[in-house]
Amino acid sequence: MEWKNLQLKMEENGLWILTMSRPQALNALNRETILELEQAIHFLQEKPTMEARALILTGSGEKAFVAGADIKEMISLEAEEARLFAEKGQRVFRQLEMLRLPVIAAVNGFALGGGLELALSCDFIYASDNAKFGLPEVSLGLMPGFGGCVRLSRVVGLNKAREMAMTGEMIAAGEASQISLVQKVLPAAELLPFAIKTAKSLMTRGPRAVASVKRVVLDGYDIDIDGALALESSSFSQLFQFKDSREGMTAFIEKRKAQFNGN
Ligand code: DAK
Repeated sequence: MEWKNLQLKMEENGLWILTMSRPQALNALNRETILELEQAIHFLQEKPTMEARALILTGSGEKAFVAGADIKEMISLEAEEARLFAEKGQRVFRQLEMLRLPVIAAVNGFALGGGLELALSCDFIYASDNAKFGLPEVSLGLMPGFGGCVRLSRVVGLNKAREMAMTGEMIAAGEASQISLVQKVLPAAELLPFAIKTAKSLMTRGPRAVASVKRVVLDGYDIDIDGALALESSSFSQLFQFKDSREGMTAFIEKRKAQFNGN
């Protein structure tokens, strides 16, 4: 499928790279881009398991992952339109977060406002050493609207999230790594190759198992511990219904590599 503001390409069988691409606006998210993102997510969600096993999300160019929501478009919004815009963005980011395949954010520059919120909707984040992260909305007289207040505090804790969102100051990749917002910082040229290497490694694992881990970590995070443990044991036991779990365990015993096929 072809879109105007993003490109989705299959790097190799089952591995997809989604590139946010509005270079004239540092890949800022306008309404059209959010709509296209929703279509791209839907496209991947509908693929058979083995045809969509990992996704890398990045930005075009060397300067920005995504520099936020499109300020030039947002300025004309009335309050009701702003509510619809925020709801739409939140819904799409939630679909990304819930996508059954693992999603790696490869942050190659500014990830500000909606850009940071987009990265936070991915499973984990790798960053180039020139990347910068922030929620600068307050400097525009706004606040995060695509889940930033909600997700950032879950990842970095209340006080750091409050500091970032209330001051609007950016942090560099090194600090983002120290606070566990970013899992690895790399020279720019090594960012995508490293993300691809990790994605390929993920693709050697049982796809149902990876999807179950993703769901249990996410859904179990902010419910009571007994409920979360029940969710984990039920998901664990469900995997025993599928051939891939037999294959994985048999391969270990037979000292060979497992050949998973999503069943
Ligand atoms: N929107 C539109 N255009 C943008 C943009 C953005 N977010 N960021 C950059 N651009 C455009 C610039 O206007 C410039 O365009 P021209 O002037 O050349 O036409 C071009 O990209 C290159 O940018 P700069 O010339 O500014 O480049 P610099 O290297 O000097 O600076 C920068 C890079 C990233 C530090 C700077 O561009 C910057 O501060 N950008 C804005 C970052 C920002 O404030 N992002 C947060 C956006 S607000 C909500 C829903 C969602 C949200 C909030 C509420 N509800 C509806 C309730 C989310 C809000 C946000 O994300």
